[in-house]
Amino acid sequence: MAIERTFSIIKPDAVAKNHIGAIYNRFESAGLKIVAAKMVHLTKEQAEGFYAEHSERPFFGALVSFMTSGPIMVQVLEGENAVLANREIMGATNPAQAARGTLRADYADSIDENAVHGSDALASAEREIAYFFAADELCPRTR
Ligand code: RTP
Ligand code: MG
Repeated sequence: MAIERTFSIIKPDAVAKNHIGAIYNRFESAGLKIVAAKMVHLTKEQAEGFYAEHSERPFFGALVSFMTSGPIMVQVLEGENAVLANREIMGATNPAQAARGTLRADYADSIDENAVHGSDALASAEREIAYFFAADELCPRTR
């Protein structure tokens, strides 16, 4: 099994509702290690840049507005098949379709305010980690 690193955001809705600890518990209980973390409040420009791939989508304005509405936690998770493992912990984008016991089933209110983000592939994980973290902010790899 490959040891991967993936990028995760606890979005403004979940931070505002004091779910950071519960969500970190899910990551750690699933065997993922938090190897970098910080709280940030995105500017409009930072949010637009992060979600640039969605810039033509009808929900883009609402997404940027939501993601800049309050502080977020950004973290890098490391573990076996971390990219897919984190997507499974998160559940489907729309919480109404998210499997029981997933983060979005338990903590998200709507498709627009859905508690967490996770990279959808290894290439996007590398890009997203670099978007938020300098190399010296990450714990060195031990495995
Ligand atoms: P994320 O990037 O945040 O981890 O979520 P995802 O991969 O499951 O979903 P994605 O397709 O990348 O969409 C990014 C975020 O945009 C919002 N969205 N709204 N109203 C809508 O139809 C709609 N579709 C997507 C969600 O907040 C989603 O997480
Ligand atoms: Mg996505």
